[in-house]
Amino acid sequence: MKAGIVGLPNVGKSTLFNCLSNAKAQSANFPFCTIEPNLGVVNVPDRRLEKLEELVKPEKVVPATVEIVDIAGLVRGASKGEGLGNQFLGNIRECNAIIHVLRCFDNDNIVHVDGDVNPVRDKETIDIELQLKDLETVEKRLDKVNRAAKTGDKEAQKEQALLRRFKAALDEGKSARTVELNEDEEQFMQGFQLLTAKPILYVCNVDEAAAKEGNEYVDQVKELVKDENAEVLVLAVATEADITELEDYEEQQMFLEDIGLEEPGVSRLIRTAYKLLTLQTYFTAGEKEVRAWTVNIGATAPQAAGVIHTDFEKGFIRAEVISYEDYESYGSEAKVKEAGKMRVEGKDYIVKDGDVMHFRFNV
Ligand SMILES: Nc1nc2c(ncn2[C@@H]2O[C@H](COP(=O)(O)OP(=O)(O)OP(=O)(O)O)[C@@H](O)[C@H]2O)c(=O)[nH]1
Ligand SMILES: [Mg+2]
Repeated sequence: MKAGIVGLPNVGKSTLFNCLSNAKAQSANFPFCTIEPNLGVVNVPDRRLEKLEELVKPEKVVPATVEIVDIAGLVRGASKGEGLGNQFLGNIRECNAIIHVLRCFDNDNIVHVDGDVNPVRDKETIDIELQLKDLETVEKRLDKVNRAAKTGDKEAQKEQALLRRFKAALDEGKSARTVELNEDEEQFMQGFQLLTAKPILYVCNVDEAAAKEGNEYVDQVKELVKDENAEVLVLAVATEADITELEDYEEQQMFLEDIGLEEPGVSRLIRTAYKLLTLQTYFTAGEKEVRAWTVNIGATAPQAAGVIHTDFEKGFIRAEVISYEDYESYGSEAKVKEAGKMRVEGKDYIVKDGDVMHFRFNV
């Protein structure tokens, strides 16, 4: 599961990527600085993990991670192959969610590919390219399925009906994610791999002065996407990059306080991206290691165990589960047990975010 950073050229995508990841991407003041995608594995900041570390004092702490890809900028005509558009759209297709960066800062020294700063127009430019590509995908598929539908193939007829709904939305300039689906259709849709069906969040890249409250551009973006049910994050990307450069933690905190933030905006971004990917965390807490593990929301206990080792899933017997809140308020596993707050759960248990778990299994 990975989230891709998408947007026009030269809007700060690689600068953002570099704040997130130790894998350094080249960033410079000219369009198409990035061609090949940069992949970074990013730690998910989690206060609960820090608290567990304090309580358990393990030898080692391992955070959850999420994969972020920095993708080349898209320009008008990308869906027709303009500016290596097909290659870049292919990079986006491989991602499970989209982080769309919008330039919301004025600065005459930083080139804007369309001449002036206008996040509303920029968003539409990108949306249109993604939608046109999806339209192409949908039409190709319709061509194939139409024939089978005519012969009375029930599955093909279902697919045809769904494709037509997507086509209608895309023809109107709407993204595939606006089409409401039942569970069955959701399954079908996965196969289509539509770009505009991927969950999305918007990052408004602002200057330092607007880091906390945003600015007029941000207001415009918020107004524009208010019906999309998507998160809009305000981030002073260049400033965050400067903060990341500081070696000293205290210094970083002071800098953040100066601009009115309690924590780096990128921490918020990572957590939001993690949720966007429908991922959640459970913990294991032992003296050797306290660790955050990633599972899909809705995963069962054996599936969660399988993230540690496939044998844990195959030989799953039961899970001993403590909610994070109980662990924190009682302060140790022993005290939780004394209070009778540890639960024993079977193979149908649906894991909750923050569960502290032990698995019993035989191999
Ligand atoms: N003033 C200011 N400059 C920024 C900000 N974010 C990025 N820049 C500058 O904008 C230029 C482009 O940044 P990149 O991160 O390389 O942009 P990109 O979106 O990856 O661009 P491509 O890879 O070419 O698509 C660099 O010179 C950055 O220093 C910002 O928030 N404020
Ligand atoms: Mg770049």
